[in-house]
Amino acid sequence: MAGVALENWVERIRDPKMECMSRDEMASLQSERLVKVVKKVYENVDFYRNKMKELGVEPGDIRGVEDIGKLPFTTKEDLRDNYPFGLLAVPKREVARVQGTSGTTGKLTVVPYTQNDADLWGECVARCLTMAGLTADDIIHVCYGYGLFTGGLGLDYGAKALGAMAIPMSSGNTKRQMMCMEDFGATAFGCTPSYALYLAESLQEAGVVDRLKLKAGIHGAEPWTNEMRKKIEGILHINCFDIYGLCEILGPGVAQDCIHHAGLHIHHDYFFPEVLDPATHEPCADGETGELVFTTLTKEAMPLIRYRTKDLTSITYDKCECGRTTPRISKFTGRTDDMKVIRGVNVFPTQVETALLSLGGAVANHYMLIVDRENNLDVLTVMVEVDESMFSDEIRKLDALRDKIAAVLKQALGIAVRVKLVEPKTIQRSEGKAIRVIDNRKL
Ligand code: DLL
Repeated sequence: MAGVALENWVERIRDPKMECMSRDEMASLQSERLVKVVKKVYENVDFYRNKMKELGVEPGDIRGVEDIGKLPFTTKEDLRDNYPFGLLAVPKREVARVQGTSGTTGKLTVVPYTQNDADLWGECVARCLTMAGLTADDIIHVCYGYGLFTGGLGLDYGAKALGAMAIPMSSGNTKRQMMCMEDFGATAFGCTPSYALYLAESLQEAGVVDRLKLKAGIHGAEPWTNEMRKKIEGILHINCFDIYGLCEILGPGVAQDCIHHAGLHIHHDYFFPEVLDPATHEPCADGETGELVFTTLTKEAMPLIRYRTKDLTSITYDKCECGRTTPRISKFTGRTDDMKVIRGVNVFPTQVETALLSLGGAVANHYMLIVDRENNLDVLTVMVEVDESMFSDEIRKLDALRDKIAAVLKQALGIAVRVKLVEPKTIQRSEGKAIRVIDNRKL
């Protein structure tokens, strides 16, 4: 088996002072930082000054985190309306780099960083890599895309801050990824979970898994389930971790789970989290699902106040078994805009993933949801890849499997589903974020 013994590398904490601070001490640090950042944006960003004036709020009204509810929200649309540098809080000459998302519709979201912001990013990712048991001795194969997308550079900065070796592969060319992973002796790799599964299966098919030195996978940028984590871990004999982030706030490194996989630890000395009811904007109780909202506490180039991520999760402040006291968010069920309302029922692709993986056996977990409208009725078809052998077996067996999947999905989603079984590799593989839903309805 590849990797080293678990007890030799888990549960290391990079910054115990911050990651294990008491809740009161942290609230006082956050409050001090919040007061400063509010003053900064009020003085330097027209958008925030105008919004605060509209609400009748002065910087002096914000004395600590208990006053956060008085502040205005920021949305992705606000970033687009102020494209590219309208929310900049420092002179342009202090900007060291920009990152962003390609945004499938409309304008790019552009996020400027000062050098201190870039250093903070590296530090946050280094905390995550440490959480995954990695040290300066590790070799980190990065197959997230490099460029405006934050995945590649984020992991690279993290490896640098940790003192580890980064292999900047970027995405694509699976054969070359496999060769370099083996030849360079990578001990960890980072990419989206959907690509990780594809890469893991390709390594298994090539019969090279036992020659690898991998021990950890750092995966994020899209929702995935624990079942999928276990599948990748099982193929590669490694531990996989769920890293979260978004370019508006930082890129990867805002939060990650530890070896206990009991939620993702937020670096809340830098990003103040709230979980709010998306409709009423009232805070959700601990453990209740709502929209995650962040205020950056120390960012310089483009601090954001109460940024609505549209990501759905719940939060807990209980101390984790690993010793960290940082709040933990539950694995994401999806985004408010990922969710499909089909015949009045809320459906998330991750629900389908959990249901399919519970079946095991011939069912692979490459799937896609297709939503159509027929005679004014929504129809959900789930395309599922199944083992090749199923197609050479009697047709009866294939029908039975289709019925079984339909029944499990109906139970999980609460609506009837058409199931289309397809051969392995029919559904297009993604090197970046997987496309899980095609909605053909003209809504
Ligand atoms: O996806 C940053 C990133 C890169 C995170 C690499 C992790 C690893 P954006 O392109 O701005 O940034 O997309 C951000 O992706 O609001 C979530 O909806 C989703 N997302 C990111 N990480 C996770 C995760 C990067 N671990 C959007 N689980 C976010 C679920 C995730 N969704």
